[in-house]
Amino acid sequence: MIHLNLYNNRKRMKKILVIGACGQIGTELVLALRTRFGQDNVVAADVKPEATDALKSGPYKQLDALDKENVRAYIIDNQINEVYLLAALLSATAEKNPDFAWKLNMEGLFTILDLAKEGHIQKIFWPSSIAVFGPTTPRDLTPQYTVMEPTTVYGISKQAGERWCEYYYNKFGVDVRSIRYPGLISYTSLPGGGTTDYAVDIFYNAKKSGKYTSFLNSESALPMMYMEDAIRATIELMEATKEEVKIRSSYNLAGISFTPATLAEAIQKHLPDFTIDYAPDFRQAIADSWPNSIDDSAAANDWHWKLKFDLEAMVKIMLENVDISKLEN
Ligand code: AKB
Repeated sequence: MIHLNLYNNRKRMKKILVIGACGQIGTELVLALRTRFGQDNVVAADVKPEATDALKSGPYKQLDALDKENVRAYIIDNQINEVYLLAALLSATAEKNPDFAWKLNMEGLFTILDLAKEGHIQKIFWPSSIAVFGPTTPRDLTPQYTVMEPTTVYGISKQAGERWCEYYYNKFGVDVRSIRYPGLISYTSLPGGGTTDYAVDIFYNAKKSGKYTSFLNSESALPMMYMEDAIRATIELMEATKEEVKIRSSYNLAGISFTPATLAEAIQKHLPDFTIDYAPDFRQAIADSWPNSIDDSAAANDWHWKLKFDLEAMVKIMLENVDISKLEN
C-alpha cells in the first residue's frame, strides 16, 4: 500500500526542463511553472554559468542548447519528462548573424525532438512566432492557415521548425506543442534582439527621461501581448489533453494590436509630458513584413484560449512596475 502511494506520488511529480530560461519568456515561465509544479521539479537551464537572481528559487543547470551530447545526457540522467525549448536568436539579432541563428534555432530543436522520438521525453513546448508570416500574407486578422513566405532568417527558421514539429508528431507521435507568439511585453526581464522590443523599451524611457525615439514608424501596427497572458496561454496549451491539441505546427495567438503612436497616447494618459519621435532603422522592413493583427479562433476553439489584458491594463501595469535601474546594468 505504502509502496503504491509512493509510486503514484512519483508518477504525478513530473520533471520539467526549461532551456533558455534566463531570457524574457524563460524567466517568467520558470517562475509560473515552479508555482504550479513545485520549485524542485522545474530546472532552469541556460548557457549562462549562473542563474539570474530571479531564477535562484530552484534548480539551475548551465546548458548550451547546441551541446547535443550534454543536453541528451542531462535529460536522460535526470529523467526529465517535459522540455520547454526557448533558446533562440530573435528577428533583429538573427539578421546580423544568420548562420548562427539558423544553427541555434534549428539544431537545438532536433536534439529535443529526437529525444522525444526515442521515448526519453513525454511532452515538448517549442515557441514559434508571428515572424512565420511574410509580405504576401494577408495582414489583417491573419488566419491560422494562409500564405507563409517569411523574409527573415528568424521567420524562415520558425517556419521550418513548425514543419518539423508537425512531421515528428505525424510520423513518430511526438507530443510537441507550439504557439506563434506575438511581441511580448513584460517588466521582469528585458527582451533581447526582437523587432517588437520597442514596446518594452518605450516604458523604461518614458519613466527615465519622459521621451522615446522609436525604431519603428508611428503607424507600424503589430500584434503584441502582455507576458502574463502569454505564460498562461503556454501552460494552458501544455495542460490541454492530446485530443484538444489539433494543430501540431503552431497556434496563432492574437493578443492586442497597436502602433507606436497608439502606445505613446496610452502612456500619455498617465504621463502627459511624455513625447515620442521616430527614427526607423532596419527593423522597419521586418515589421512591414509581419501581420497587423491575428485571428486566433483555432486556439479559442481547441483549448479555450481567452485573452485577459488589454492595452490600457498592460500600460498601467508596465508603468507601475518597470525598474529603470535595469537599464543602467
Ligand atoms: C521578435 O520581435 O523577433 C520577437 C517575435 C515577434 O517573435 N518578439
